[in-house]
Amino acid sequence: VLRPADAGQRYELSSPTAMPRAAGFLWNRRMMIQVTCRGYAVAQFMQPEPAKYAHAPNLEAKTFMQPEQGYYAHHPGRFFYIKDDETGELFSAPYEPVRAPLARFTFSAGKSDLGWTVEHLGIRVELIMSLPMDDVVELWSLRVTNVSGRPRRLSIYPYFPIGYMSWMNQSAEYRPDLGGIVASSVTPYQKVADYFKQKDFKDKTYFLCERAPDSWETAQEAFEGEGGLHAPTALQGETLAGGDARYETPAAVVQYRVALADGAAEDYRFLFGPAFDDAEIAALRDRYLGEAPFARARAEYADYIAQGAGCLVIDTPDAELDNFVNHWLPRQVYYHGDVNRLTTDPQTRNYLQDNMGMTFVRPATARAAFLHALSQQEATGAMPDGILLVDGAELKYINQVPHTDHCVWLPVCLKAYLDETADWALLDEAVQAADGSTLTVAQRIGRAMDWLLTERDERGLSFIAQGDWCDPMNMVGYKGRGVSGWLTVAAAYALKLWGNMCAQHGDATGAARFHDGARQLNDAANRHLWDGRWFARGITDDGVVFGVKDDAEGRIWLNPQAWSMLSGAASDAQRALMLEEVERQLHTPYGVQMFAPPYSVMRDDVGRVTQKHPGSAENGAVYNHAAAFYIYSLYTVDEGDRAYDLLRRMIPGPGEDDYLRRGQLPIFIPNYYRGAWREYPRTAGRSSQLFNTGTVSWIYRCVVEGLCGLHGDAEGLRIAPRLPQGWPGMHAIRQFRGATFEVTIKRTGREGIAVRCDGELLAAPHIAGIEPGRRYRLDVEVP
Ligand code: CEZ
Repeated sequence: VLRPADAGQRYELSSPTAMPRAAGFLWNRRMMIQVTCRGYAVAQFMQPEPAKYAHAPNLEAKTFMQPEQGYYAHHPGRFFYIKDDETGELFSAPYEPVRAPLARFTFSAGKSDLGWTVEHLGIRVELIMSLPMDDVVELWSLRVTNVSGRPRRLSIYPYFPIGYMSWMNQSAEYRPDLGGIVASSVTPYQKVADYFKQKDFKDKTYFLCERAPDSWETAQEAFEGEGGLHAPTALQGETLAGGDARYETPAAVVQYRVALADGAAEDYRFLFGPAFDDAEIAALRDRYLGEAPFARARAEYADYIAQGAGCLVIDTPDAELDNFVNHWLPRQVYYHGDVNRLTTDPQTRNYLQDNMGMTFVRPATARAAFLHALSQQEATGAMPDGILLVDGAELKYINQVPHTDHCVWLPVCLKAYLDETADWALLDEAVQAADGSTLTVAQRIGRAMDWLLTERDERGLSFIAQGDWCDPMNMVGYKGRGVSGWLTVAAAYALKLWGNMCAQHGDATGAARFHDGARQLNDAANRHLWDGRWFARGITDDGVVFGVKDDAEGRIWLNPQAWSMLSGAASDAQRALMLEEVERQLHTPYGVQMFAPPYSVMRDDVGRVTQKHPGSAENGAVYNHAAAFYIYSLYTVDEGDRAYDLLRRMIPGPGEDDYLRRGQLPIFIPNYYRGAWREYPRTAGRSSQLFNTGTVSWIYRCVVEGLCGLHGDAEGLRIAPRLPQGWPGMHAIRQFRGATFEVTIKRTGREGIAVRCDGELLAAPHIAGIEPGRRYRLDVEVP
């Protein structure tokens, strides 16, 4: 049902029912849209907070993007009904709402467009959706071809539901002057102050037609009638009634009546999106609606996406891995880093990690982001829960809940940036904060590390307040005493990294101080949290250690194990035990669970994580972000085979069974796959379909630095590939500090790594003095 096309740059799904939630996504700097193979769509744009221009049929609560988004008949989508005017037969493309069994179906997800080809009743329908670079507008093209071998008379009806726009004011009408349907609304509010905030909102939704339609309807109920969406009443007539919507739920539907000779085709183009007023709609029409402007916008958008190509192209024995790493993984990293998941207040840890990934795509963006984040550091040295990106932005949702881990991410993410760029001058940049203080980057990070050292209890363990990396772990420490086992070793790792960076930067005093802090944290973790075969997850306000062998649920957690390997808290002997237990208790065919067993009842000394459905999200799913930390940590301790095994399981496929079970195209890593593999095997492995996740920065880093072993350091490039068992070799092209490295890696069975650079054997697997612009040919032999 699923195959790569165009050298892995597209994936084509040939069934609308095998993986019904399979979807592709596109974004630009102002909007994003996720469309399923069946035509359901979720789109949002920034004004500056996320807003919608096609709504559910009921009043929706404002929320952040959700995993496992549900779809239903009246869900927003982009649909095209085709009616045989002679017989009255009806189907719809891509598939919804009619759900007619189609003769042929292809959903083709590309990097910069989504396309469908559908055939039924001797009619072929081809759809392409793309975005321009900078405006909030969907560009839809439709071609209808008669492939039936005889002349046909058809009606073609695009149907774009607009939904329940507002309880204050909503309407729609056909506008001959603008050439399409325009729905108008007023975003509901009650406070006077909100009037002034909202009066410039884009409260209109337009559906513009390049060719004037023969008829139209703009009221959803008038369109659907008693027939239901499978067979809308309005489609039974010869033409649509030309109705308006007056405080009635709007929909955009138009009709084209055509006579098509055998083999003949008709082309149509449409624009769909939000606007402030008629003038803006007219301007968008002028700018985009036509064959040449479509082609231009698509080419520009493809260029924009191509700027996120990343720094690595691989050729391995696993072609599907190559597709993912060469095309889709950097694209997802770029999405996170370039538009910050389309939020105005990303969580600080997300912002920093997303920019850690950006280091490999466009390091200047990462640099600017680190400076921007530090400019919001608090006087105490703490980092805020979220980073405000635009004037007037506010900390919302989870960012109003105090979490104690944000400082950790500074050195962790900076390490990747410095390894990639050797831009040590960054540490001396002056950064002014809101409190008026001006300090260098190095001084600010030092303060952040001091803050981590201060926020500890008498045992030397890190306070958790209402959460650490695990957002919903909100009741371990809400009374002010609970501590986090993960944060204790994560802080140790951050301090260790920062100590190393201080040393490299010539600050021996700082290095000694922070290394000592790391040691204290590691010692405290070992003294209070080692449970015999793994590290505990924390200690509650009431002094109960959890994530330990006596726990029936939440017995072993991945994060403390992963980060104790990174921090150095775990000795070799401890590590061996941990790895064994992780494999025994947490491994599933779909990756490694974040903990097990999942909670089935509320534990009010752990928090709302225990109330999520077992196996979903943080409650014992294969939560890929946590799995990525573990994979990264495995690479750092030379466990390349274990690391690769789990990394590969993060990508759907390549077997059909696996695709069907995950239900997702191999074009992004979702934030989780269902876990609870032992408790609920039926749903285990199912994708959340949510492409917002800190996972991808880490996995890209793992591929570049771990698998390929092409790792930057202060002097140059270190070469230490970790090929999985069974690979005789691989090729890689790595962009690094302005130079290009063409790398051929072969497994020869020799001991140690031998590297030839342009034919000459190197004394050590390292290249210093890299010349920008130069091409280096590396032949690498590995054991
Ligand atoms: O949010 C993510 C956060 O964006 O969950 C991660 C956390 O580290 C990321 O920063 C782990 O908790 O219930 C919740 O509040 C959840 O925590 C979610 O908001 C979760 C979403 O699934 C979005 O990815």
